[in-house]
Amino acid sequence: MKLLEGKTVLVTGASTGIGRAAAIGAAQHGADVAINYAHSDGPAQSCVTEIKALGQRAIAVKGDVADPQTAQDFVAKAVETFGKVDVMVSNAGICPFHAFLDMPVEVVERTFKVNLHGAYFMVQAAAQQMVKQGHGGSIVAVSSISALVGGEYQTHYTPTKAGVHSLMQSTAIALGKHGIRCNSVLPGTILTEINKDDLADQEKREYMEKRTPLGRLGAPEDLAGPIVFLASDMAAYVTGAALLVDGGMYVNLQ
Ligand code: NAD
Ligand code: RM4
Repeated sequence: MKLLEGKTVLVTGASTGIGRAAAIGAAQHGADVAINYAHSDGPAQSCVTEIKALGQRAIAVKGDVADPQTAQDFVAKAVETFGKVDVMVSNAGICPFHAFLDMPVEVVERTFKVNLHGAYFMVQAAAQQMVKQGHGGSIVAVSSISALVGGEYQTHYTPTKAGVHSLMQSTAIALGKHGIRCNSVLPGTILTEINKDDLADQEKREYMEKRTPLGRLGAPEDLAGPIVFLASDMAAYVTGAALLVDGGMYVNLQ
């Protein structure tokens, strides 16, 4: 059964990792997909090629989500190409691991701007378009287990993920009257570029694996199903919710 037939899905930061898996997962479920990306063209184009090979339409639009104008341009380009926006997956994020006491101001400000301001303006731009269209929509934000628990080298990052989680709660209220649902996924530890260096520390990696009741760290594809589900009409009565996708890591105290 295809869950997103005829839908237009937008995904930020989708040339790699969880965003890419979500974009491809949406296409496998019948959606046309617009992806935002920030850096090199190659991975973005390869994502587009993969989606087209599934028989769906796809475009890649370059832009830094930290700039509010990027959100307006991304939505405008998607509407120009596909005629509408049904789903926004706000995924782009960074986590430059760093100790707290000597954290550079620029690292804090950049992390806040990309992760939280970026999500805010993307969600707002998508919602403005959805309200104009008048037939509702679904917004899924990629928050994190780190919205709920801390990290010694993530003091600049965890507040942004708590912020994204909170943003989905407040926008669920603000947009419910327009039939727009807002939910977040809270991934645990998923093997991607974002934590490649951090998890090169074997001891840390083994600790994280041992903490996970399902016995392994996640793959980006582990997020595709939950994101597609929340985006789809299967979740028609789900809004303001946060779905942990962490192999059980969060609940594992002892
Ligand atoms: P990733 O590095 O593969 O993906 C992040 C993507 O965001 C990259 O494609 C990157 O180019 C893009 N990006 C970064 N800055 C951007 C900007 N300014 N504008 C536009 N795009 C930008 O890593 P990932 O793990 O797939 O991360 C995706 C999201 O998942 C992030 O928000 C991250 O916080 C969240 N997350 C990841 C994990 C994990 O363990 N990997 C866990 C919880 C949450
Ligand atoms: C997640 C979580 C993971 C970490 C990534 C970067 O939110 O904290 O453990 O590897 O961020």
